[in-house]
Amino acid sequence: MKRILIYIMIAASLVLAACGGATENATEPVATGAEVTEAPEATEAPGATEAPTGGETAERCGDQSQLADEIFLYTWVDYMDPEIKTQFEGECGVKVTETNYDSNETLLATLQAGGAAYDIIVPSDYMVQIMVDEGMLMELDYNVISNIRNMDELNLNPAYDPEQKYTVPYFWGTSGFAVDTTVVTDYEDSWSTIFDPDSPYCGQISMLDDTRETPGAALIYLGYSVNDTDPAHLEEAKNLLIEQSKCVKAYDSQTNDDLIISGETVLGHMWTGDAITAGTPDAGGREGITYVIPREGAVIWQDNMAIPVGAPNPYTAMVFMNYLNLPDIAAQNAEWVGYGTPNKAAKDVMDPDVLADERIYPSEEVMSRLEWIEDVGEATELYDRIWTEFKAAVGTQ
Ligand code: SPD
Repeated sequence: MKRILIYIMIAASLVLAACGGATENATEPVATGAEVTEAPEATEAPGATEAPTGGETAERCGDQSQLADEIFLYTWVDYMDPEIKTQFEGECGVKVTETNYDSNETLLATLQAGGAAYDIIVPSDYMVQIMVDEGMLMELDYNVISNIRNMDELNLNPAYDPEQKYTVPYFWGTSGFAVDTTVVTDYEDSWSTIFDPDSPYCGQISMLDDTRETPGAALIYLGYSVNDTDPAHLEEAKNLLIEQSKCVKAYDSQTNDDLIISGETVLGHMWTGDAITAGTPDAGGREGITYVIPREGAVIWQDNMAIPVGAPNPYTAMVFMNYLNLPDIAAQNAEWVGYGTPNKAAKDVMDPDVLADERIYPSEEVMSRLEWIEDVGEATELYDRIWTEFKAAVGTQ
C-alpha cells in the first residue's frame, strides 16, 4: 500500500534527539507476557566500540569514518516509513536497501538457505528464540545503540531475549480483524464474525497466511491456547479452517490491507497497523475501515531488529538501529506504520490522539486477554504438518 507522508516533526523533537531524549511521563503499559527484568547494559560483543563523540551528527550517525555506503534490510512489507531511509541517507550518507518477507518462517528459511547477506532482520518474539537457539544472531553493542535508553522498560528484557543481547524492540501489536463498516454494519467483536460458516460476507473475507497466526486464530476461537500442542486440538483447528475456507477470498499477509481498501474484502484477519492505516485516508486508506481485537482474545507480538551472524556491515546496521530510535525518527515511523512503539521518548512528541487509540494501545483489560506465540519446540513439526495438510485441502499451496 502506498502511504502518504504526513508527519512533519517539530523543532523540539530535534532538541530532544540532540539531548538524548526525554524518557519521563510516557506511561503506556505494554508487553504483558514479556518477562521484565532490568534495562540492558552495553554488551562486550567482539568489536565493541567507544561511544562516538562529535555532537549532533555523531548522535545521529555514529562514527562516520566507520560507515558502509549501503546496508541491507530484510523486513516485513509496509514496516518503515520510506522517507526515513531517504533521511538517513541524506544525514549519514548510507543507502538502505530493503527486501521483504511475509512471515517469520520465510525469514528463517531464507537465512538457513544462505546466499543472501542481510545486515538487519526483524523477527518476531518466538522467532528470536529460535534464531538465538540456532546461533544465528550477533550480540549487539549498546555503545553504538545508545538510544536503547529511550525504550520503555516494559518492552525490554522479554523472555525470548532476557538480557537484550541480540535484539532491539521495533514495534509491537496484535492480530485481530479489520472490518469495512460501510458494508458490515452489524458485527460482533468476536472471532465468530470471521469464522461463521454461514457468514453473509462469504467470499469477502481474508485470513493471514501464516503457520502460527492462522491456526492460532482458530485455536483461540475454539477456546485453546495459541501454543496448544495437543494433536487433537490442532486437528480441530485445521478442520475449522477448512470449513471456513469456502468463505475466504485470500490467505494473504502482505496485501490484505489493499484488498479491504479496494472493497474486494470486507473482513480481514490482520495485524494492527495494516488495519489502522487501511482506515486512515491520509495513509492511503479510506474512511469506514476499523480494527477489532476479539473478546475471546488474540495474539500479542513484538517484532525486533537483529543482526544475523555473518552480516556484512554490523557497525552501520547498529548505527541505523540507533537512528531509528531517536525520538523524532521513532515517532515519525510509529505514526506511519500504525503499530505500537516501544520507544517511550517518541511518545513525548507523538500525536496524543494516536497514543489514546485503544486499538493500537489496548486497555489493561484487553491486554489481559492477549497471548504471545511461543516457540513450541518439537511441536513446530506438528504445526507445519497441520498447515501443510490445510493448504493441500483448500488448494492454496
Ligand atoms: N506490515 C507489517 C507487518 C508486521 C507484522 N509482524 C507481525 C508478526 C506477528 N507474528
